[in-house]
Parts: sequence; structure tokens; C-alpha cells
Amino acid sequence: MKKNQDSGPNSFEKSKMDAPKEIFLKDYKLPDYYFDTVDLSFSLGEEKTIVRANISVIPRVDGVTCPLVLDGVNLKLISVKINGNQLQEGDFELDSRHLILTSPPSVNFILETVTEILPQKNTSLEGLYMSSGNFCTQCEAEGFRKITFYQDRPDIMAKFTCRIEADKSLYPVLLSNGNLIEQGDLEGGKHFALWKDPFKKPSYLFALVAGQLESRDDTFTTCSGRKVDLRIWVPLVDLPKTEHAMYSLKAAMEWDVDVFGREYDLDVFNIVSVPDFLGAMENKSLNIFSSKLVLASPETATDADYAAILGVIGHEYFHNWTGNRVTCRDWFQLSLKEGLTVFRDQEFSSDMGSRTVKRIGDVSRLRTYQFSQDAGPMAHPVRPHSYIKMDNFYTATVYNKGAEVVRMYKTLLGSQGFRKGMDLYFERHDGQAVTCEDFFAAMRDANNADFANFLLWYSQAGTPSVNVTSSYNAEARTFSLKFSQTVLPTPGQPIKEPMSIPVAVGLVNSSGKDMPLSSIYHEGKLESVSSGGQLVYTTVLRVTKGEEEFVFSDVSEKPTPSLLRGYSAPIRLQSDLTDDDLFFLLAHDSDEFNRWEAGQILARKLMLHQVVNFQSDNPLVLDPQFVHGIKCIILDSSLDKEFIAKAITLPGEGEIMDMMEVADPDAVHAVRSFIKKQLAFELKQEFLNLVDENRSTEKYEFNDVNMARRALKNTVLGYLACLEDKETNELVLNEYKNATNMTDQFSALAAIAQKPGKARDEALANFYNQWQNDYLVVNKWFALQSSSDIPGNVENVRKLLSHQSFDLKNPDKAFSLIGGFRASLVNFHAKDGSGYKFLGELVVQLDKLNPQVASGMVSAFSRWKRFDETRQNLAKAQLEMIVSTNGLSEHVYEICSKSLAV
Ligand code: B3K
Ligand code: ZN
Repeated sequence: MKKNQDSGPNSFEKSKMDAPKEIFLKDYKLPDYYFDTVDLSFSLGEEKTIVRANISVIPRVDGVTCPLVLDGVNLKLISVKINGNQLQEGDFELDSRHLILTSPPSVNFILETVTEILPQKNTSLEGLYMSSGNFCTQCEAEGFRKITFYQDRPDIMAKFTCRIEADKSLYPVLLSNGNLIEQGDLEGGKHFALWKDPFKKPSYLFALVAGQLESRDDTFTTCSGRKVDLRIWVPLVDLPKTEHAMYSLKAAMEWDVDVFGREYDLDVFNIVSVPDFLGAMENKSLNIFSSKLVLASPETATDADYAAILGVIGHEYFHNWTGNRVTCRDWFQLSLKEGLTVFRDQEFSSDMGSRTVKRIGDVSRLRTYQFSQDAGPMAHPVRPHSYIKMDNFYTATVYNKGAEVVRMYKTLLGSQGFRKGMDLYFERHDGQAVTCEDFFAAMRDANNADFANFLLWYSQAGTPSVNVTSSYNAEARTFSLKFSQTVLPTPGQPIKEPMSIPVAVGLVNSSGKDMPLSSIYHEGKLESVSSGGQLVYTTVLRVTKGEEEFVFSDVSEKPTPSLLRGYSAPIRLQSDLTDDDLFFLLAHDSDEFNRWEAGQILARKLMLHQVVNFQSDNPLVLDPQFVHGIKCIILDSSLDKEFIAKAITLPGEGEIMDMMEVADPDAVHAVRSFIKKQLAFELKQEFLNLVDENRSTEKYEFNDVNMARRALKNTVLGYLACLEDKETNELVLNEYKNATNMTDQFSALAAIAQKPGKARDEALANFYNQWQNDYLVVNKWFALQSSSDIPGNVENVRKLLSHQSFDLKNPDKAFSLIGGFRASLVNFHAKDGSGYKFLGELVVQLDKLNPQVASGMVSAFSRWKRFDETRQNLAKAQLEMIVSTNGLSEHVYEICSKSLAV
């Protein structure tokens, strides 16, 4: 069963397609050859591009001859020379993925290749391709092999130069990594630029951009006084929308010095924004982003867009140290750079805004995307053991669970200990390609720490379930917490070991105050909690065994335990806390994260209970105590408004479905809608007041206070729009009409769009008319419609596929319309199979254009076994249809075949 669409049409000899090959971590071998310098020369053309590579090669073991295997996909080899001598057929082998030099010299030599590529025909957005008339590259993970023959693996680190030659009027700007060494005009209306990167780097960090771009310029002076030129390159028309990106970049540069002592290391830092790009990329000194992650103005971007830009610009910038200066030995180690860099961007955003709100958002994301991955057929450890296509492993597990793993080091070591570990990591490994063990060892050695079985977090897949029971002994004044943990089997890992879990705990007294903690009995030893005479209110228990008890001493009254404060480990926690305990913590816990968490646990219980009612045809009811709890939260003026917005938002439908034996999207949707509407009905006056109090027509500002105000007002508006009365309908419509920024306008539109009817149709038409020339806003309009829960929405989405503003080739548009559709669980999982059929057809179409986008979509089918038999059969049929499609990519094949194998 062959699934490779990468076969090179222009190879010397076109070989047969190979079967999908699984690559294993255990098979890692050191390369036989290293590359020292790499001089590239690009002649960019309208039909074809010629790439010359001049590489100095060093055998790992001098004097030993073995074949040099170069990766190459969709390349036409024009010539290959060693030390200036042209190789003849017989000196090398060429297949659809490799150029193999059978017996190269056993001492240092120069390899020169000339290849021809066709960027204009490349729709995969990997390698060198065109986006809106500009040349652009994306090389991570294995895209460099679509540019030239190379040992395309991250442990090959070399110093690059890059000469670019192109038509001057079509491509006035020529960019690559490092410093601009030389530029000038050439005959025939052409010009050139020569770039030199003084730092050695793996090929995945190579970048080239050529096109008609203008820059917003600024400078940043580093802590040692060097002036760095900052440039953000966009089409001229978009220049006014780059102010926030520049602000974000400068803030990130400053923060990395303040918090990690990391200074920027070159004299120039370029950012390019292009419309056709998958996310963003940290290429050395030439970061490339999808436009939606750079461009923002108050009228066209929401608070969420502004926050995403801040986070992603920060993320890519932070990679300069965590990823570029210290990189990965092999792709299995991806979390070494991604988990760490996500952790760093989370901390950056927390420091720039509200820490609790950021944490709530990050934990919600983890639960929605990572927990479900961990519970399905694609479950894999933070460091996967094998892959068919590495691109399929840029996952919530590697990124977000990986970030939680880094966060646990910090929780265990404290801020200073963590910083010491980071410093040692950079000191030991600057300029190297390393492994997750190297990171672990730096943390351990810098702190003389005993980490017990912590490394299991990298190798064991699945979300640990931890159960806690508590008991108070009034006579002995002790309070006991008993922990038991399990990790369910995941594909390939039937038996699991107990994990090392840091559980941050506080004890809350009857008046809602934290109690000082004195000492804990654990495994026959009494350990003091307080340090240096300071009172301690939160301590971190290290749970490392299947079953374990911790007993707090000197506890003066029966406390309510606040468990897993700040969400100190990526686990599912069950406890014996009663509803009254949870309402108490919701009202009083000093740990704001746990206040939110208490509300969410209550809401989840309540929703599950009503799901049972719905399934048994009993009437749905809303517990008055819950309404009261929500009312107290919205009236608590001491709370951050964005926190209130989060605290009154019900858990998502997916989260509830995950807690069910058999997921029932219709029941969950009905229950969530009922509770929303009922809360709106019972708290209508309070909600109306909140809209009034938090409305503002002042100039848009991206800051905490204003974002929090907008978040609260717009969350409440979403509630009010569920009601049927004229007053609220008019209110929501007026909010839409009077909005002066996209955050307010789009929230009001989303509120109106919840209910089918004339008001919805008119508002959607009005919005499109206003913004039809701004494709980023139009993408929001697509996503809003496709993710709608209105009954039978699949037909509307089908119609939108042929809308004049839609283009399947652009990943952001595809994710808005097709990806957005998956967000409506009731429509995607419609019992007639219409949602599955729609997605199945689109995956097949998309796969021919861009396998990475297609495999991102197909994962929505992965957990088909969670549903009833009818849905199972319908989803399975789509997976089978996709997997039997001729010419299917390895990307989609890997996800489908693993999903079917369960
Ligand atoms: N390192 C890139 C990811 C590239 C994904 C390629 N399929 C962006 C990031 O995580 O920073
Ligand atoms: Zn990253």
C-alpha cells in the first residue's frame, strides 16, 4: 500500500514509490559525515529556480569510506561534483528521496551540486514556494530536502552563506539568514544579495524570502549596548498593521534578558509576513509568519488576535536560544525546543498580562486538545518513539504537555533553581544538537536534585489519573491526603509505571484563609515545610508511587484542601471534595486558578447530571446553588474582570463528552445550551448591568484593564443573546452596530449568529460587505459560520466552499472554513453522517494540495470509537474511504491507518 506523493518527477531516473516507512528513536545513529560550511546560490526564475550548493564535508572518522546519503525530494539533479570533478553515472545512485554518493573521499572534501526546482508549482508550502507573488521558504522539519540535496537532519550544523539572484522589479527585496554582506545590480534587470550567517545551524533553520515588500523599521539596544536593526516586512498596504508586532518583538527581546539573561546575538532581526504559511517559523534572524500572526489594527483584529501575535512573535523570538543556539539532536527530541519555548512564551504572556487568566487559557487548551490526543489512537509520549511523517508530531502533546513538563521542573526547583538549570543548559550546550536527557541533566546537576522517575514524563504516553482522599484527625491535629495514581494503556504501551507528580497544596480554614503549614509526615519521616522562619501556605508534595500518603501535622481545624494549585501537573485529578467544599473554594481560595477550577468541576458535574436527565427524557433543571455561585462571582468587584469572564464560561462540549462512557454530542449540546439560556434568564438583570458598566467607546487599547472589560461584557452578551425577548435582541444588535473595534463587533456578531433567522442573515451580510477586502477578517467570517451549531449547517458550509473569497490552497482559509466546521460537535458528528462525509471529501481534496493541512483535518476522525455504533460505522467508512484513495500522502495515511488500527 503506497502512499507517497513526494516522488520526484524530474529525477535522473524516476524510481518506484516506496512504502511508508516508520522511523524509530532507537535506531538513531551518528552521521558518518559532518558539513562545515554551506554556500548556497539561488537563481530565482519565473519557471524554474536553479540552486547551487557548495558544501565542505568532513568524515566523522577520518580515513573511513562509507556512502554519503543525501536527502532530496522533487529535485532535478543537473550536476554533482566532488573536489571539482564531475561525477559520472555509477559514482552515485539517485532515487525519489535520495542522492547517494557511493564512495566519496575518506578525508575532507568539497561537494558541489546543481539542482533545478519548481517553486511556482509547489503547493505543499514546504521547501521553496510562492505566496502572493513572493518567494518564501519553510524548511522545518524536512523541507530543506525539497530545495537541494543535503543531510537534512538537525544534528548536521553548518555555517551558511546564501547568494540570491532575481529580477529586480519583481523581487526588489532579497532576504536570507544572518548579515547582508554584499548586494548589487546585474545585467538583464536582475540584482543579487549575499547573506552570511555567522552561527552554525541545522538546515531546518535556513530561510529565503524574495519579493515586493516594505518594512517597518525600529531598533533595539541589547543589554551589552549593541544596536540591533529590527524590520517587519509586509506588502506596502499592510504597513500600518505592524505596530503591535513590533511592540511584541521589542517586549520579547527585553523579557528574555530580564528573565533568562539571554541577549540577541546578531545585528539584524527580520520578520516577514506572508498570506500562505502554516503558522510561524523561527529561522535564524529571518522569522516568517502567516499574516494573521503579524497584522493587527483595532478595527480588524480582536483582543485574542492581539494576544496571539504577542505570544507567537515572542515564541519565535525565544527560539533563538531554545532551538537555534541549542537545537535538537533528532526530531524525536522536538519537545526539547518546542515544550521549552511554549513554556517561555506562556511565561512571557503571563508577565505581560494577567497570569491567572493566561494559565486558565493554557490549561483549557491542554485539556481540550492534549488530553483527547492522549486518550486516542494517536497518543504518543512527549518524546515519541516512532513516526512515519514528522510533521504529524507537531502536536499538543509535544508542545503543550511538553511545556507542562518544563513547568514541573520549575515547580520542583523553584524560580532560582530553574534559572540555574537553564543557565547550565546554555553553558553546556550552546552550539550543539542535544537530547531531552541533556536538559534533564542540566536541571538536575545545577541543583543537585533528586528527580526520582521524572524522565517517564518524556517516554510514557497517557494522562495520569490521580485520586485523592482526605481525612482530619481532630485529636491528633493531623490532616491526611492519600494519593493513588493510574495511567491507562495507550497504543504500544499496555503497562505503565507510576509517574513523578508535583502536587501543590494549600489548606484553607473555615473563614476562607490559608493556614500556615508546618510539617508533613511522609514515609515514616517528618519533614518541615516552613523555610527560614517564613510562613508557608502552599507546599509541593512529590507523589511518585502508585499509592502514597502525606500527613500534615499541627492542623488546628478541619481544613478544605486546595489541591493541585496553579495546575501544578498535567493530570486528571479526582478528589473527595464535596459540592459544598467546591462552592467554598470557588468563593475563597487564595489560588485564583483553583477558584476557577472549583467552578469548572461543579459545572462539569452539573452538566453530566443533566445529560443523564436528557438521555432519560427527564426535564432539565438548573441547580439554584450553582446560579447563586455564578451570581456571587459576577458581583465580586475584587475580581479581575477577565477572570470573571472565564469563571462564568461553562466547560466545552468536548470536555463533557470526554467524561462519558459513550460520547453523545446531541445530549451534551442540548444541556449546555439549556444551562446557558437558564443562567441568562435568571441573571438577566445582572448581565444587563454588566454590559452597561463595561461598554466603552474610548479608543481601543491592548492592555489588561480594557481587555478584561471587553471580555466580561462580550461573554455576558453571549449569554443574553440566548434569550428570546425583544429587549435583549435589540441590545445585541445595537452592540454590533455601535462597536468601534473588531473585538466588540465580532463578539456581537457571534452572539447574533447563535440563532438562525433574519437578524443573523442580515448581520452576516452586513459584516461581509464591510470587510470583503480584508481577507483576515473574512476568514473570521468563514470560521464563525462554519463552526455554528445551527441545525444542518453542513449545507451552508458546502456553499461557502465556492464563495469568491474562499481558496482551498490557503491554509488559513482552509482552517477557517473546514477546520472551523469540526468545532461544531453537533454538526460534525451529525447522526446522518453528513458532517463526516463532508470532512472526508475535503480531506481527499486537500491532500492533493497540501498533505500537512489535510492531516491536520483528518485527526478529527481519530476518536471515532468514542461514539455510538451508528456514528462509529459512518466515521469508520470515511476513514476507510480516505485510506484507500490513490496517491494518498504519508501524512494522511499515518493518521488514518493508526486511527483504524484501534
Ligand atoms: N518550529 C515551527 C514549527 C514548524 C512546523 C512545521 N511543520 C514553529 C514553532 O513551533 O515555533
Ligand atoms: Zn516553536
